[in-house]
Amino acid sequence: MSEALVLVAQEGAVRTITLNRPKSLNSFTSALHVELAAALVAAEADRSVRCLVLTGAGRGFCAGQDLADPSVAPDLTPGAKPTDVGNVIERFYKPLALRLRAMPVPVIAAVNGVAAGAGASIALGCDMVIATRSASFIQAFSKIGLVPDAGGTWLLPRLVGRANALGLAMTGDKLSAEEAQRMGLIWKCVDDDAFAAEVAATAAKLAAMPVAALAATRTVMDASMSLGYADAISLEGRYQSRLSAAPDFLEGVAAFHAKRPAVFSDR
Ligand code: T3D
Repeated sequence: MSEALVLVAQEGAVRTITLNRPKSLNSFTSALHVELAAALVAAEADRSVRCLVLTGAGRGFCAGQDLADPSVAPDLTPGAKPTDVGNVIERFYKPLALRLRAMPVPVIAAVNGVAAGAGASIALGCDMVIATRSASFIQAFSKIGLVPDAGGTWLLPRLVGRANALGLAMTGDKLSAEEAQRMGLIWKCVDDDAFAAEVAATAAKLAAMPVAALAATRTVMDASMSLGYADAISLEGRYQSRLSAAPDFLEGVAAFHAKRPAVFSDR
């Protein structure tokens, strides 16, 4: 039997999905996309899941598109019909990026090693990126004549500003996790031997929080990027109307007054 391309594990309320093609640095094949989509749909539907961690097996996080996958790799024979990479984006990467962005719980990218091309975009599209100090981020697209994709052109300038975004995207230079944190590209870079514990502690912390409000925070912040100040405040108000009618708000306030830890349950 062939090995699973994604590994799924759960510890308490934290679901971890591990990309499992370590020999090719967990680069994406069509088959991996299909298995990952199924794992994400399952996590989305399972109310026991309150935080999702996405990581990679072996020494890499994800090296982007598998450039040898026969179902999408270009046919290098002279005169062969070109592969339309745009179709691959629409078929696989866009649904993946949007699915991660719509998860009802916070999503942590635990970047255990190199994240290149669409692998970097997918990591950066998660809510929080925690990387090992030995990890790196590479906008590999320019080296093979493509633009950043899987959300990269949207994410990069928003995360690090136009100058850094274009610098990274045009050079395709490797950015260390430490530099990535300094630049504001990622949330945190931690020593390799502290990485697993840091990811687990952060995931457990988020899972114990009012996760519906955390997912709404992501939605409102993303939306605010294309809104004026007044409209953003109005959108916040609409979300507060909805959230303040939910049990987690009552629990949070009751716990505050009772000076006890809150037990949140909405999702
Ligand atoms: O259809 C489409 O193309 C859709 C487009 C999607 C968007 C993209 O993601 S485009 C970007 C695609 N990714 C890349 O261009 C990155 C290619 N990989 C690299 O540049 C390097 O591997 C890394 C900088 C990421 C890591 O370098 P290093 O020296 O640490 O490792 P390595 O020796 O290069 O790689 C280890 C193995 O993984 C190696 O296999 P081998 O020789 O041991 O059998 C290598 O071929 C394989 N590998 C790494 N990346 C990919 C890959 N195999 C297939 N596809 C890859 N993307």
